[in-house]
Amino acid sequence: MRTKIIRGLIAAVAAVAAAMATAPASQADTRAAGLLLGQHQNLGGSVWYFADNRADIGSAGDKASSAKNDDTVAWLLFDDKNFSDRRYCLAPRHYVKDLHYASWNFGDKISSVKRLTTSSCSGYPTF
Ligand SMILES: [Ca+2]
Repeated sequence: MRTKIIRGLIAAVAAVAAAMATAPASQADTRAAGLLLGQHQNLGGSVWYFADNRADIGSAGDKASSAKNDDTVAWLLFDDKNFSDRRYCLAPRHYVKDLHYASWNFGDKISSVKRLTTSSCSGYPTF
């Protein structure tokens, strides 16, 4: 009886873990390379996709709590519109699960994004 309950729990946890692991990836897989911004931590909630520079990310602006670079080049994330104020560089394949983390305090702040021409974040602050 107890073993059965534990097995059931393990199966449930595994199912949730599988769903969490595949949800953002499957959304990204259907798109070309680009930048993903998540409304919540871990790319939860709405996921906004960017393929090129955006001077004002509009309705997604100031709402992103996670960011993932699914591109082959680096991206710059700016606190203000028109590529201004504080900025952080996100190298290819890098994933910031929580932009609110105190070390960078960048949650609910991103207002513009720029796609660089190289994969390097050299010369820019990184997370
Ligand atoms: Ca902002």
